[in-house]
Amino acid sequence: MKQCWRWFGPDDPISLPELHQVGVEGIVTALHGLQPGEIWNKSVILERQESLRANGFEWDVVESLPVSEAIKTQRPEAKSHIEAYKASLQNLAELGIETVCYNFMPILDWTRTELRAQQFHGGAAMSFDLVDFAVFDLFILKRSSAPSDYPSAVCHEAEKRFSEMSDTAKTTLQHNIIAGLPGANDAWDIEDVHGLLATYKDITAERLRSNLIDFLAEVAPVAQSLGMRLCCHPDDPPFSLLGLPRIMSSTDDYAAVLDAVDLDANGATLCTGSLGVNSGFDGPEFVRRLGPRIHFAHLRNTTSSSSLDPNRPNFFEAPHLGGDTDMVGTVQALMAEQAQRKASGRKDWQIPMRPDHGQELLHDCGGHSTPGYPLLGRMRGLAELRGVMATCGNSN
Ligand code: DNO
Repeated sequence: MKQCWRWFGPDDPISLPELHQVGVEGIVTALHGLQPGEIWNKSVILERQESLRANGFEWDVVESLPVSEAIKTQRPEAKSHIEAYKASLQNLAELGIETVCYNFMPILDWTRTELRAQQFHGGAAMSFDLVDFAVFDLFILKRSSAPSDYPSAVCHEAEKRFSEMSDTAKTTLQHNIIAGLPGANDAWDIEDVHGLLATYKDITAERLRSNLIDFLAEVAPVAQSLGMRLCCHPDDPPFSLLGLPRIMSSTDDYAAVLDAVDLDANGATLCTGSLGVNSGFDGPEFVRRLGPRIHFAHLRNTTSSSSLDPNRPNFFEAPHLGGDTDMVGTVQALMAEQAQRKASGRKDWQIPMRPDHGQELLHDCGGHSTPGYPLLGRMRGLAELRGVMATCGNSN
């Protein structure tokens, strides 16, 4: 697999030249300053591409070309946003960038309640706690239908926890959930979230899935004709939050959407950390079932524990080879998939991967690294994953 690294652009505290020391081979980045629905013009794409090339890297994967909320809910502006999406794909393709990651999560992209939970070794990791999330939902956001979305034990515990929380802790929790994470589509405030929630009033899971399929029916043929690969990122975490539907949470969800628009360009981002929070997830099986359509891999691990809701566990981000996901088996399956592609003469046989997230270790600690994206934690992850890849006979 091509050993890539997510880089957030010129404001990223980690510089491109440093990445050569980490052994990075390719870059995953996006034009984070542009809003969902805007066209990515060739000049801005080229500017980023040239800055990467000046440092010896290619722009291997766009993560993400965001899908606007209007497209997800099929509001009137969706039409022009889809045209803008196609235009951006065309501009990227003309500059030789072929792999584009996106997600279809309503309102919130990835969600954690704590960004730096202390670990036994002295470092820190991100975590999700359902009661903390319920504190936000019930008492900070005050969503009217929230009480019916949780078992009563969660509501009781949340009420108790909220009553003992300082104002600073409340502000931090709100920030962590709706504005603290890098690379998410946007940062919202409480009023924005209420406004957006209203737009999902009539959107069931079936409706959201059909909106995704409608979107793909428009853009995947364009991507296919441009020689590109779209790859949908899973829901993170893979269960409903704020009463919103989540539709890309399991291998079956992927199979349904990939079948509905049956083009190679309609593919998957396999994120082991997101999908792996569900105890039934089997990484090697995902690769065996959907292998040819996996265009990008996010390799990371989580450890889940039961919460007061049987369908929504708590979890924290474990070391890449620790945690609940069979990482070695998944990497082996991905390497076998690559070997098959190579044997069949597929030009895009090599799957770009990145060590996703990382625990904050040693010099990462102290609050100066981007949440989820510290240097040393990811460097450790990449080194471990590279080791597993090497045992498959070929580290490519
Ligand atoms: C978090 C990321 C996600 C991901 C998007 C893809 O670390 O994996 O924010 O980039 O969901 O569209």
